[in-house]
Amino acid sequence: MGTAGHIDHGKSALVRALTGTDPDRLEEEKRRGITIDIGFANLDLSAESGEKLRLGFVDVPGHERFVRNMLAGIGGIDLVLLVIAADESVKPQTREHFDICRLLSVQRGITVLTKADLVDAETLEVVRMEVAEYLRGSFLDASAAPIVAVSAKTGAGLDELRRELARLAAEAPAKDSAAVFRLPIDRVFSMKGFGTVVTGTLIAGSVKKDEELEVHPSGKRLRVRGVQVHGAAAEKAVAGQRTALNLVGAEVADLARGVMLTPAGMFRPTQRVSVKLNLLPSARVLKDGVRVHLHVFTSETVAEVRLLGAKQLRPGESGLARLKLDDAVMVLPGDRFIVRQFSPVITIGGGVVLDALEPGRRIRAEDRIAFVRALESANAAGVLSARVARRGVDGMSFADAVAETGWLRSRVEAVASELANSGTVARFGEVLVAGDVVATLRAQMKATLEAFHKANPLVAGISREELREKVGVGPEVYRGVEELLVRDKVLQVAGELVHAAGRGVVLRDEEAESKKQIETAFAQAGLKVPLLKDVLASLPIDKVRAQKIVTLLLRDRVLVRVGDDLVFHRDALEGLRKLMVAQKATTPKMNVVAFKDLLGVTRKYAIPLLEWLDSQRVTRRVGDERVIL
Ligand SMILES: Nc1nc2c(ncn2[C@@H]2O[C@H](COP(=O)(O)OP(=O)(O)OP(=O)(O)O)[C@@H](O)[C@H]2O)c(=O)[nH]1
Ligand SMILES: [Mg+2]
Repeated sequence: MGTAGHIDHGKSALVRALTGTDPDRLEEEKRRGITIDIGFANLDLSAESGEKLRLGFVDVPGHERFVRNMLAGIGGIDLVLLVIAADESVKPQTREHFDICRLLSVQRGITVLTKADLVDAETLEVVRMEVAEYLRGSFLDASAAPIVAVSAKTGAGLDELRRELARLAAEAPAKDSAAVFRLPIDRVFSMKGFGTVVTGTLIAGSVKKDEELEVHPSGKRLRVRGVQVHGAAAEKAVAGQRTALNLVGAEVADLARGVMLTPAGMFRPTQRVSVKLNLLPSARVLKDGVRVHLHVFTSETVAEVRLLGAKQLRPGESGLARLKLDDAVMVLPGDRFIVRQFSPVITIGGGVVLDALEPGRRIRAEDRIAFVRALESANAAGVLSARVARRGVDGMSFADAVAETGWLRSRVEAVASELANSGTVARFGEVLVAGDVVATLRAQMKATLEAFHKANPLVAGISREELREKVGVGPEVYRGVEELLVRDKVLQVAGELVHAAGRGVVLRDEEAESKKQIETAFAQAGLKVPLLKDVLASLPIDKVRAQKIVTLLLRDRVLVRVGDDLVFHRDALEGLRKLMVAQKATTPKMNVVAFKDLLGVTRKYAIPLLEWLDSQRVTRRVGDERVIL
């Protein structure tokens, strides 16, 4: 429960009167009689049902110069006590604090008219009416929320206030302790014998001793040595509780107000945040590109506002914007924030985070606007499918989904399987890919494979890696689409090769068979080779492919072209060479006729063969004769 209200209206005195604890803990606060920084106190109450309730108070300063401290305290609250002094009524920081509560979407609270002892009954009624008028239509509208008059001095009205507090606290919905743990830090100090201690209002999840945490934005890792809740040692802290953690692995200097603790290795801080921004009616026109102070939970930085699809926002209007932050913060969709004018510093608006983690791939401006618009109105399934679609062919891993949404993995799993059932997304191992992207990839992979077969009729198939690179996807997405195509009998995989289904085995056999047939035909023919065109005609495959096989055999020097249209097997030519070398001793010279007779071939073969022997420097032509070298 947070307090809110103008300076000196009695917020701290009221907290002390209710709890017995003075929330002003600083010496300077006590001396000056004002609150400077946020203070804390607890109140135990019993609900009407008998249920035990413990309220943690965050008391905030009313001074206009300390609104940033107020903002550090108010970010985690569920309920607000709007404190208005009966002798002063609504004042500037009453308005500013209440605006902040509305911008942060605080849903419940009680309005307290303090210092009732300082005014007469008639004045009290007038102020009550004024305040009711001011609150009309808000979440504290007098028809829905009580206005209680009290005096911290005399104690008048405090019992009624306690009853209202118990009722309100019992009604308030619990924060989601099943969400991922996040603790925005509001205080850091060192305690003798304990070391480093941090405190904060636990906004989501739970935390236990010995857990490993990460500090954002620094990324530093640390471990929980001990947990305290509302000032007492505890097994664990759950969402909604004032929490203190004793930490191992971090010095006070590593931490400060504004850092966020989360489980280690799960989230990333960001400097680009897409939001829905609401401008207060009291603000000036907000121009595209303006710089503002940005407050989210306990963090504070400067941001440049880039309006999405608009040149300006008029007072009271809301619109989509992308904030460029000077310093990285860890935020998630759904987080509320406040913006204050750069100078003079006054609260001008606030809103809700829609997207905080942008993937590396470039995105066109209109696609970004469409994406953020889709997020604004979508349910969980719509959010996840938009996020998966944004990742295109890269797909989105479950870890990315958790980091982008802040959902527990189990929730991502549940929503993903709902989307998978309807065909909106496909799940490939740890990666989710949009259904229409998968359809495109299937077509692309099939076309790529067909083109490959056409260009390489003699090759059994394309390597998986080459196909993956040609289609331009990562290994997991590739395997997933490949599996779908195998299942649908579009392609087949043999080892690391992929080929079109139905093509591979049969055709490959035919080709291998033909190749063997050609080779055997020439090997058996010796030097009395058949005409190439006759060999090709005898094969069971078409001419083009047969010609390619011959080309391959020539390239591999299994067959050797001699003259213009004769082809011999390399073994036959090797045999000829040896024969000629052996002839040298008995017949060092011979003419064409002698050569013909020696080999038993016609002149049509003899001339090209002799020329080949010359070219191989086995013989040399001297007049009409050949000399064996
Ligand atoms: N008579 C009377 N005086 C009160 C009452 N409540 C608070 N005061 C006095 O009003 C002065 C301001 O009270 P605080 O509780 O410090 O006011 P605050 O709203 O916490 O002020 P900031 O934190 O500085 O914004 C103190 O002198 C209190 O004693 C009350 O109910 N009756
Ligand atoms: Mg105070």
